Amino acid sequence: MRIRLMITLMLMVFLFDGCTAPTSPSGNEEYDHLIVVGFSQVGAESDWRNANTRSMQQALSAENGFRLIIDDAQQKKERQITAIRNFIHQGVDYIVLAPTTEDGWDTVLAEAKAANIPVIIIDRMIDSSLATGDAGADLFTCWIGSDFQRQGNAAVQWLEHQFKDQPLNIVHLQGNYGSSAQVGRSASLDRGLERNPQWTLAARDSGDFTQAKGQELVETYLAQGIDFNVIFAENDNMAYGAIDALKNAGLMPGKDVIIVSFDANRRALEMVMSGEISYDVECNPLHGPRVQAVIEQLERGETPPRFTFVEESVFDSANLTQTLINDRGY
Ligand code: GYE
Repeated sequence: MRIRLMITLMLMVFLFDGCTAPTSPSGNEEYDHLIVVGFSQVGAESDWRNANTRSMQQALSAENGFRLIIDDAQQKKERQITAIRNFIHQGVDYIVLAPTTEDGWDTVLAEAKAANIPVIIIDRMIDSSLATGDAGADLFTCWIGSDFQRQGNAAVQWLEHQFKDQPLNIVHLQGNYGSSAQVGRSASLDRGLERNPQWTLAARDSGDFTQAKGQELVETYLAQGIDFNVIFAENDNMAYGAIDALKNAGLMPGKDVIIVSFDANRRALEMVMSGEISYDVECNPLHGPRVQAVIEQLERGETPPRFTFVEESVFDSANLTQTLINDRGY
């Protein structure tokens, strides 16, 4: 009898518990007043990327009224597509996408649109026909990032100005193929090569924006006996790897081989100061507060600008100061 009573009581507790409607839609009251943002991040391939992730975490914090869900795609587009589908399924309020490459987003972004979730694209761009053409032009709400061709042009013009008509044998370390950062920066160097017949492309390959691959590529070129006096590294981490490879081979970066690079992280600026990197084009990763501002505008019913190009600078030994390096946030 007693056992039966106990079982009945237990059953009642179980049923009562199971049937109680949660007091909040998410079942977690702590989060209910927060704006939920799903952020599909490329990966953690570079200092730039890590600074970008930190910036998003700092700006889209609970104190600022956000719940940020970050998915690290480990540089794989397929993982980003899955992440976006998961965000749609979870019913997030906003999706932020930093796309690995430009192509392949139409289907999944149409799904986000069908679910009425605004998409904010940061850093790299998606396929330009989606960005500007009629079909699919409204697959994202807005984009915030850099003008990568302008960055590339700055580096090429510096080489032209610095070395006038001297012959240059250039090693070109490229980012992951198909990413706007690679496409834009590479296009600028291609035009520079066309314009300057005294320049040769000694070797070119993708180092995927990572230090390890940058080092590996330069080690390979040195082992093959390829002759070069310039390295055009499409980001700082590949430049760090290249510098290690040169030093290990007894060469002096900045003297035997001129290095131009992109991002201008603090560590790279220190190398500009010491002369190992000759020219560094800034690429600003601090998109967190920009995304925060855009979401707040949308929440107020305002229309943020569709495209925001971030202002950026360039650094060489002529304009760099220690104070500038110390003040660098990343
Ligand atoms: O230059 C590189 C990163 O897309 C601007 O990606 C970004 C690039 C950046 O891995 O360091």
